[in-house]
Amino acid sequence: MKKQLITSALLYVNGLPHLGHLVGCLLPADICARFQRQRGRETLFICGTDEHGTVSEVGAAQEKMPVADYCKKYHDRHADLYRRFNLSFDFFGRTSSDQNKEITYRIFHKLDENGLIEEKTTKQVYSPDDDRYLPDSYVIGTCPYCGYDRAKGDQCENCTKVLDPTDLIHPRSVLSGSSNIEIRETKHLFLNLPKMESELSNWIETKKGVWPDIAYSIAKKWLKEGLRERGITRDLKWGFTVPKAGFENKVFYVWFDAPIGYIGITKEWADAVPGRSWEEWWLNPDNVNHIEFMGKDNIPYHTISFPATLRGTREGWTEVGFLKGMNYLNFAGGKFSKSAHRGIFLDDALTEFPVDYWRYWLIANAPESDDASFTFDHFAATVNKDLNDVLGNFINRVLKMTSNNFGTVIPPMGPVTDAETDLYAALDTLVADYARYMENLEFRKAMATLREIWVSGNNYIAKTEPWKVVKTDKAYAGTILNTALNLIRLFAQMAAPVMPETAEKMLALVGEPADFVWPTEKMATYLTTLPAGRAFLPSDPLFSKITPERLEELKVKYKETES
Ligand code: B3M
Ligand code: ZN
Repeated sequence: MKKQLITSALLYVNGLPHLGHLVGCLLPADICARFQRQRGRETLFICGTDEHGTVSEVGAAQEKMPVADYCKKYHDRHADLYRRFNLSFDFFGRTSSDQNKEITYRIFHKLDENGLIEEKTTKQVYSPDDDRYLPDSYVIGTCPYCGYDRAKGDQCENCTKVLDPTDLIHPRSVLSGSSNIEIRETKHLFLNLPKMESELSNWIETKKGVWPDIAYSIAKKWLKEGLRERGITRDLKWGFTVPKAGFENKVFYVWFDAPIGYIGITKEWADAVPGRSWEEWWLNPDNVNHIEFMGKDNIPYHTISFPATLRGTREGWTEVGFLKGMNYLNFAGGKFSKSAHRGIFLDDALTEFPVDYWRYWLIANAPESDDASFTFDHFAATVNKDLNDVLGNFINRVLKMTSNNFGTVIPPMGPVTDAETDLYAALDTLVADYARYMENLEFRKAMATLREIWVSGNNYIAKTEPWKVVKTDKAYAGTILNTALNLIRLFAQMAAPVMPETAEKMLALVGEPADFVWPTEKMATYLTTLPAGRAFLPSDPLFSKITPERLEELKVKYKETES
């Protein structure tokens, strides 16, 4: 079994993350990492903040802070939010680190030695009203391909086509809005993608039917349009200075060093503790499976530019093995907007509900094959039904019935009937299905199966009616409740990657330590494991319902009704 290297896209440090960011990369990556660890595989989960580029310069200027201090401030904020969402990174680092600089330079020099770096004089947008060169994303205008009138100079959000600012029709400055824009000549370095086109194209072809459709098709679309040389330097101050004569006043483009950041952050992780090796992960392609998670707008960079950057060195870097691209989660049909106070940002989310409500809803409704929409109605219905009625209610009933009839200890197993053997067989299948969906990162299907697993517990109780059996056949009532308590353990292990806090509480209820381990035995064995006579905890509801009144309050507070 290969080692599992898991990365989530590195969000720009300046933006405050919302639920769309969480479900777009961070949460599915976390669930994958937790699942891999639970299966006993060697796993490294890497994330961090993307700190270079104009967004940081502009943000720092707005807050009148040095850029480095500004980045540190917001890096810490991201780290704190993600910790509170129980994202289990092995390391949460920064693209601005010395480690990333070292790796970026190493890769750049190799590319240069291998003749893949070209020098070109380019025309660049200069804004006299802003008194600066405008980097690509700060020029907006009409997309020459689809006509979208707010296309950014680096990429059109509407058709995902990667652009240069000079491609835009009617360009204007995002900063001042001024269309008084000059085109100045300046020298830049380019990565020669056309030289690698056929190699990349052959490689992407091997991902057909392997990667999710969205990842393959976006890469394919880019290839079909023909690869162009991509500028990797910019006229900015904040960033890694370009180590080449004549370019000392420029920095690398944020999209050059950001994906290299996965490696740089792994080196931060390695440098933190003696004996760790980043090369074992990144220069070990035969033994490492790299799984990347990202929103769809990031796919071209991860399927073309970054793989080309690594391949071009001819050093044998570990390349992405599986790319999970996600569509967008919209807020009630519209976009999340901090400035308009619309949508749910991570800090707000945690003040409203426990973290596992969010984790469960988001992944059960992940925008996998299409964009999805968050509504409070749907959120409340899911929490009330799946978490309260199905899972929570099962646990409460079982604990209560057992303590009423046997005291707060696990009753002994009595005789086993068809009801139990049927349950074992059904769950052997469901657990295998669930494992397969999790393995394939098909999250909606996985969550539907998880729900079925929980439902099987309710069905078992409804069918065997322990509240009746206990009056006539105490030995068999013991079987039912013993089995049901074992189900709580199983349900906890199944829920662990998604709802780790809840899983820990569920395990504690039946006296189990918080060790997340995937079942390896058949259910006939697994569901008879808890020792009879062990004390369990009295029931204390794990979830509570969202009332209609609360629901209305939330809709008003978050302006859901306005969109
Ligand atoms: N920072 C874009 C984003 O935040 C970019 C991702 C980099 S991944 C290496 O969505
Ligand atoms: Zn477009």
